[in-house]
Amino acid sequence: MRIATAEFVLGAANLRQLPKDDLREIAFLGRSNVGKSSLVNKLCNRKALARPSNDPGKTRELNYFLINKELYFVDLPGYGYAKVPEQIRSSWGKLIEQYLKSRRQLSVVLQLIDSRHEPTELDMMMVGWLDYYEIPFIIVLTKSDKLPRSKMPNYLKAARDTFARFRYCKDVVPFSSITGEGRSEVLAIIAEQLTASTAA
Ligand SMILES: Nc1nc2c(ncn2[C@@H]2O[C@H](COP(=O)(O)OP(=O)(O)OP(=O)(O)O)[C@@H](O)[C@H]2O)c(=O)[nH]1
Ligand SMILES: [Mg+2]
Repeated sequence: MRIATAEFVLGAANLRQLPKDDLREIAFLGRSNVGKSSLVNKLCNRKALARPSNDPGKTRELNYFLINKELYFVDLPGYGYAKVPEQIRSSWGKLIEQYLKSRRQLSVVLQLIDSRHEPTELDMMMVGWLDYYEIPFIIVLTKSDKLPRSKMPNYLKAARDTFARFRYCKDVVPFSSITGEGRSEVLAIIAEQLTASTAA
């Protein structure tokens, strides 16, 4: 997939504010600070389309980006940020959950996991949940530039083993928004999933 145009469309704080058209959607899911906005930017080759933050937990809305005037990238609020009050955290959780469960246009979810750490309990919960609701997803192992090169092969194998048991996990890809590693792979897998969801 080649991205020719990308523009911010809207930030939705609830499901009623979501676009009313039928364009297909690719959602970016992961804990706060894992690199969702940076991934959106890198895929689009834009520095500040989605605002990457040094302020974890800042993305509180579902941010919609229109890609090639034919589909949306949806940057979801990050989960698991401890400093956010419990009440707000649970309302974001519900928003994300309702979106994932009810959005018919959703073609594939990019589930981001920080490659410097083991998947968190919440990460594994989200993955189990995506699988249960039969939503195709791709595991993107972010910040791969921070992992020593020599450790990557074993790390990647372990991650593939961990996610192999999930039927709806379509691939596991290391990615760095700094070096661009994984960019073309992620775009290719998105294109594949879009074709698959058209056929379905
Ligand atoms: N070294 C390195 N740093 C990264 C990479 N991707 C993101 N970062 C840094 O990690 C921090 C968080 O990145 P964001 O893209 O804002 O993360 P996010 O998941 O959108 O965060 P929230 O919107 O708060 O949920 C920023 O300081 C980024 O510069 C990467 O591939 N490599
Ligand atoms: Mg963000």
